[in-house]
Amino acid sequence: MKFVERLIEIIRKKNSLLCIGLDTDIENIPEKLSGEKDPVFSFNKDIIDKTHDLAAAYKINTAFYEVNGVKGWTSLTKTIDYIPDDVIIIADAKRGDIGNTAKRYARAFFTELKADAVTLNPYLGSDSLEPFIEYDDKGLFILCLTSNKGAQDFQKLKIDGKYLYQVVAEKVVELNKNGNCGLVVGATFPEEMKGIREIAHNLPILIPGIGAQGGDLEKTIYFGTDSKGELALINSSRGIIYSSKGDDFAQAARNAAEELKNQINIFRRKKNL
Ligand code: NUP
Repeated sequence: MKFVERLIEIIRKKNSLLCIGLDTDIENIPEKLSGEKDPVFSFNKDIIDKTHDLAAAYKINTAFYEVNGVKGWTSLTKTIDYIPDDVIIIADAKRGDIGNTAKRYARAFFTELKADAVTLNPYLGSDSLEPFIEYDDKGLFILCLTSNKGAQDFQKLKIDGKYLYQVVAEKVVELNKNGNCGLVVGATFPEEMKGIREIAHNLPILIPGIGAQGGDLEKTIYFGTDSKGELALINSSRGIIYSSKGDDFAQAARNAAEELKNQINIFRRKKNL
């Protein structure tokens, strides 16, 4: 099954655009788990048990695992293996390199780690993306307009009357021959999201920046989803997984996830009225 078909199936089955960010920081693990053999995995396991029915996707930022060396890579593998099949697993690794190297990255994330999708940096151009595109059952979310302030430095430069992020969106539409390309657009730029959705009307958009970064949820849903109120994943990491530092952390994460999922669906219904 093509990646985009699987994504739509999951979004519909679960009636959810929610993507939970498993950016698990070893420094922020609740007391209760500090004696565990692999506290990062134990934390993720409890969060997954409590939230998988609400989430269309989990986004795992690999930095939070790579920082712990070999142990971190083990926690990452165990987490990916533990996530049920009806949730898309996005490795937020922001890779991007020449074709020969990109082939290894694609194999590392798709075949070895068994992630369903990966985030990619498009700076090196189309031949750096091609090795990932070949896996048509796997997804690529390509950085288009990121949520941070520094997005202004390059992504908002104008080239022949267009912003660079618009050129990226157009290029990704052109490369989407296998139905597995998507974009990353920050919720902190909802007005720009509107123009990007017009260019990329049939691409999934991964949208971080909700919660801790203060992105505008209503406008994000309005402009970021497609005409059916689908084809977008709304990510929140810290805003969900660190809802409580106490023993009730997993239940608190569930409450926050449920609230965000419901709020997203309220805005989806409002858009489609
Ligand atoms: O533009 C981007 N902004 C962003 O925050 C692209 C991303 N991939 N991210 C990631 O989303 C970021 O690295 C982190 O993993 C997550 C946002 O986390 P939070 O602000 O919800 O805690």
